[in-house]
This record gives sequence, C-alpha cells and structure tokens, in this order.
Amino acid sequence: VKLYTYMMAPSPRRVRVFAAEKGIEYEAVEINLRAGEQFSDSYELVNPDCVVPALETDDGEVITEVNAICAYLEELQPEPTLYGATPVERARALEWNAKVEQQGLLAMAEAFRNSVGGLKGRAVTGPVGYDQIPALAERGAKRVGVFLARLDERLADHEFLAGERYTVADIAALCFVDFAVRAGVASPEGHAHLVRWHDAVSARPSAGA
Ligand SMILES: N[C@@H](CCC(=O)N[C@@H](CS)C(=O)NCC(=O)O)C(=O)O
Repeated sequence: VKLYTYMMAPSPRRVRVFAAEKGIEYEAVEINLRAGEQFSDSYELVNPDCVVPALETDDGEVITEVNAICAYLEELQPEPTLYGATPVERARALEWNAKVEQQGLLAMAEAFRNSVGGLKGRAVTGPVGYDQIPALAERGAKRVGVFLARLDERLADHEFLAGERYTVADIAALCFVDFAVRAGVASPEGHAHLVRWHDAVSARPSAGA
C-alpha cells in the first residue's frame, strides 16, 4: 500500500504510529503541506479534500480519514489489536479516540490554524479559503489546556486511555500532545499522570514513525 503523508502533521502521524505498532509496511509518499502540494492537480485526484493522510491500496482504492484507514488496517491485520480486546475495552478505545479528536485535536487545530501567519486565509483545511478568527485561536488554546487536565484525570487510575491496553486512543492522544507542545500552545508538564503516560507511549518504537 501507499501512504500519502507529511512528516510534521499530526493526522498522518496517527496512521504511521498505528502501522508501526502492527508492523505493517507501506510506501510513504510525502506531500509537503508547507509547499502547498496538497492542492496540486495530481493530489486533488487522490483526495479532493486536499488533506493527508490518504492510503492507496494495491487495487487502486483510495481510503481517506484517519479512522477509516486505521479500521481498514486493523481488518487486514487484526493482531496485535489496537481497538481493545473485550467489548468494554473496544467501547472505551472508540470513546476516548472520539474525545481526543473532538476536544483535543480539533481544539488544537482551531488554536493553530487561526493564529499562524503562514495559514492566513486557510484557517480551515481544504480547497476553499477561510479567514482566520483570532478569538477562535484564543478559545482553542484554552480548550487544549482544559483537555490536557481531563486526560491527566483519566490517566490517574488507568494505565492507558482505554484501560490496561494501548489502543488507537493513545495514538490520537500522543499525536495531540506532541502537536500542542511543538506549536507552543500547551505542555503536559504539571500533570503527573499525563507525563507518566506520555513518557511510556513515547518510549514505544512506534512513536518515532
Ligand atoms: N479528518 C481528517 C483530517 C486530516 C487533516 O486535517 N490533515 C491535515 C494535516 S494534520 C492536512 O492535511 N492539512 C492540509 C492543509 O493544512 O492544507 C482525517 O482524519 O484524516
């Protein structure tokens, strides 16, 4: 399979970490978002939404959206499962994956895309231009801080977000936390449980994928 990705971006990193955990190999095709390659005619044919990641199967099917790609890879190679092993664990993995997306990654995108100079006129991903709204950046940064505290609370009595097993939810949260740190929006410091978890998930070889 071929994975359209960009080293610096959190969404394709979620798929790279997922694939690394399963030992799935792929051909990486780097789409340089800073250079605007997501808007090229050739990439628009791959993904009309002009975002990464996208996965192209050997049969020429293109799958977009992190969750769809990860679900596909899980079907292809169920072991080791990254969606939990029991009904409750599976529910918790999806539950926390959704919380991380809605309260973490989207808040972080709001903070980042509405403040960074290079994204003027591109506050929302995709081919249509949208103006930045500085108040959204401020609100997004506040929400990121609130959600880090929420993660800390959850991890106080759970080894991983879904329980005692590493899942997709941890991958989403790792990519969220590292993105927040790199963008200078927030940091796990001061949240002892979150730091403990972050050290553990960052030490897995997949974290460097
Ligand atoms: N909902 C999409 C989000 C993908 C997304 O937002 N990707 C970002 C990188 S993290 C992107 O490609 N941005 C292109 C741009 O900034 O123009 C998914 O889950 O795959």
